[in-house]
Amino acid sequence: MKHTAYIALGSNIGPREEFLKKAVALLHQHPSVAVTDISSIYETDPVGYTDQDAFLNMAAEVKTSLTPFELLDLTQHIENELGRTRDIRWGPRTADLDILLYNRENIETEQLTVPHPRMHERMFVLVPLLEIYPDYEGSCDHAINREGVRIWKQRSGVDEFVRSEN
Ligand code: PH2
Ligand code: MG
Ligand code: MG
Repeated sequence: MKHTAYIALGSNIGPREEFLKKAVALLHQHPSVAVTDISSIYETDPVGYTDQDAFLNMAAEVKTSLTPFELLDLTQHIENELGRTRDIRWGPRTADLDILLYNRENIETEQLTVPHPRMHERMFVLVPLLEIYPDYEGSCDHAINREGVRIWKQRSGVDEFVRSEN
């Protein structure tokens, strides 16, 4: 498990917290992925397409031996497993898992761009990420603005999220 990646999670349909927990558990269940840290859960105003319900957002740190593309396959598989459909761009979703960072690699392909191309403007991504990776602030020249991003449930430790699957 020599690689470290950060993943942003979001949900704004149905049992939002359950979808986030299930997504974290499914990541951790993969034999080549260990979830090593998670942020608090934040409730955030919708960005981009604003005529939709508030999101719950969080960030997770994973250690993995998967390549970035294998990790992307896994995140898409988990989104599908949790009933994700793709209707409106930036529209409502049961579970969205976005790879933010993979080691310090820069990847630019059709399928995958890392660091995530819009993460620096998105406080619903940056605020949770900085909670588990405070040093990242130095690599990010955007001012942090917490408006529209409220703590919804304090960080509780990875165990609470992965235990249910054991
Ligand atoms: N995701 C989007 C579009 N807008 N807004 C918030 N607050 N949280 C999200 O996760 C989000 C969004 C597209 O993935
Ligand atoms: Mg997204
Ligand atoms: Mg996505």
